[in-house]
Amino acid sequence: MGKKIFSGVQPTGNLHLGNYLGAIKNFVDLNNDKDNNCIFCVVDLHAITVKQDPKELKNNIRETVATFIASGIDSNKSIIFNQSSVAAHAEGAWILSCVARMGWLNRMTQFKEKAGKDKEKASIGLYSYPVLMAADILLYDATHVPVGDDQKQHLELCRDIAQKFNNDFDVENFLQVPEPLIQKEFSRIMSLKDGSKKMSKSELSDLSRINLTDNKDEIINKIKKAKTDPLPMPQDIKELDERLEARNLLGIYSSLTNSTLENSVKNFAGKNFSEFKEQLAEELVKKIEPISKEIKKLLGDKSFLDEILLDGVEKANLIASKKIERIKEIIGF
Ligand code: AQP
Repeated sequence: MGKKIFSGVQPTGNLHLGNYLGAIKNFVDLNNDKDNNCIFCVVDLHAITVKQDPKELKNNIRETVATFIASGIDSNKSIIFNQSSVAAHAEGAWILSCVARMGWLNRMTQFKEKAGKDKEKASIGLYSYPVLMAADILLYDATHVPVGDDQKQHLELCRDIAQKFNNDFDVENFLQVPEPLIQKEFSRIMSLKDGSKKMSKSELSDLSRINLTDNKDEIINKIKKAKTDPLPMPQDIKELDERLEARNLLGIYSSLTNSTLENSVKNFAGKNFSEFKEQLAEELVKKIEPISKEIKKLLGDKSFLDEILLDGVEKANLIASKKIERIKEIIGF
């Protein structure tokens, strides 16, 4: 039986290889399975949990749509829309925030990481972000949610919220408890500058990530400058526990070439990093350069991108408005 898929990407600029290998690549495969119904959301309400420049945000929303299309998502088959245009997301988030418990949210590690030392200055939205994410998913009765490994905890929270709502209001199975779809391997791509930190849009150094809009020279240069260690390439997979940068680069290579980490280690065992880096850059250019060129081309046709969103908003609204009406009835409004 086909799956009902929902996932989102924040329009916060600098979409990168981590977003691609951890999430978008999976979106494309799911979109290509004719039995699935897929909804891919540009989660602009999530983006404003940290300060955004209004002009840039507008561009980034279009760029996210362009990235979906350039990566291979078919807007005739999947719904692509932006979250703020469907009012049920904000309404649902409020209602579910009265179901979710403080204790549950206090355990969310992403808030701790993103808020940093000065939690008092973080927005309330950044704290309650996972509740909005739960509303996003639950409004569409999604059965499966493809995400990177960093979103696993938020998905568990979404499942808890759905179950509590169903129990509290005695509506068994009304909110669909979704399953995460997290790739078994290479589901967390790390920074090119620090193998212990996740590759991220907000990292100041552009050299820490491969952007999906990078050109060939930029990709080659970033891989040349990627951090490694002074030893030759590892001989054994066990060495990777201690050699985080080597693990990350070999993981990226394996993901791009559909090989196992073990085989990639064998392939390059004992060689110099420079030789491996050349091949890694070659694979990256093969995969990312066409996407990057297509994104730039699509960005030249703003009305095409806006039409995709308008069409998606209409379709998403039809589904979400019905669900929120039922939710309101159930809670007694
Ligand atoms: N480094 C990563 N490795 C694997 N998957 C990743 N994802 C993000 N970073 C990695 C996955 O990409 C999808 C979209 O992410 P998002 O844009 O909604 O937000 P994020 O996870 O907060 O992304 P960033 O890059 O880390 O943004 P900033 O710097 O703003 O915090 C999600 O499925 C995510 O798991």
